[in-house]
Amino acid sequence: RMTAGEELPCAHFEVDKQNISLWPREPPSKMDRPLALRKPSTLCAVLTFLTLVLVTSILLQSILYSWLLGTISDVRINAQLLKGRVDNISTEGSEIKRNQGGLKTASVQIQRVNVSLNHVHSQLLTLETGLEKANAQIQMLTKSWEEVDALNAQIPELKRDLDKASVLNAKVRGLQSSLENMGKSLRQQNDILQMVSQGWKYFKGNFYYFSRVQKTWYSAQQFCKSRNSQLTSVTSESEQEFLYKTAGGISYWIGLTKAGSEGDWSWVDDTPFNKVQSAKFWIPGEPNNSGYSEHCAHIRMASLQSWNDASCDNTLPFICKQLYIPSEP
Ligand SMILES: [Ca+2]
Repeated sequence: RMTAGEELPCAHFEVDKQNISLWPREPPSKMDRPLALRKPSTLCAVLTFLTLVLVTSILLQSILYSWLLGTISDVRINAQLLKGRVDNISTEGSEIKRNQGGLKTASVQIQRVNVSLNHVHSQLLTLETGLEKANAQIQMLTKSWEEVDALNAQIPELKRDLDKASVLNAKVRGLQSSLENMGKSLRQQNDILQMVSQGWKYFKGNFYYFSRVQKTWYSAQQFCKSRNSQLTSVTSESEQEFLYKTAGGISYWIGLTKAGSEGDWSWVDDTPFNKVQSAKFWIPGEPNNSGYSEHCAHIRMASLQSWNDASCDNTLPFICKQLYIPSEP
């Protein structure tokens, strides 16, 4: 504390010290000051300057300190923000990495999907081709169906035609049968004509040959056998009538002769001799076996009763008989 009358080294310096209460007043130096400092003005200036530098330094320090504190806090905040951002960035980086992995997986899946799509596309093409073929077939079937409908419409008419055809077929079968019969008849007629041209006569299924030459009964039988026939038998009244009418009153040997110890009449072609039915064919009084030598029979009269027994050694014309067997077609 200044006392009154105490002289300050420097008026200017005193004023400054009043403003700055932090600094105590320096006591006056009792030591001998250096030579340079002994000059008060120079010392004052130096001190003032140093003081100013010091004060300025302190002020600057205080100001800078607060500013630095604010700046440091800002820096810390910014650092925290940066850290957060870095964390975010790292998180995002890991996410990006994960996403990259996912993208790779997705890429592979996309490739697979592409392959599948190509496959599906080819299948679609195949299906399209098949569909076109099916359409073509459906069109053909539709056309065929229309044709079937048209044919169905024709069925009643076809049935009528079929009925007519059946009738015609029956007629044709009848005509065929008639033709076959005609053919058969023609063949028979041809056979008969052939035999007739050779001198044979036809009557009811048999051919008869009336010879012109005369032979004994046995020779006549041999002749007939050489012509695939036998001396004729007579098995009915109509046959007897045919024979005597054709003979016309001329004598002809027939195939009737006596055989065996009993001397019974029999037919040489093995036809059973019916004695009762044949009795009406003998000339009345015959057979008389004249001279006990008449063992063969002949037709002598142009009548139903025309038979006579005579000697087999007599020579007479004769009648051969051949069964007609139709030739195969
Ligand atoms: Ca006689």
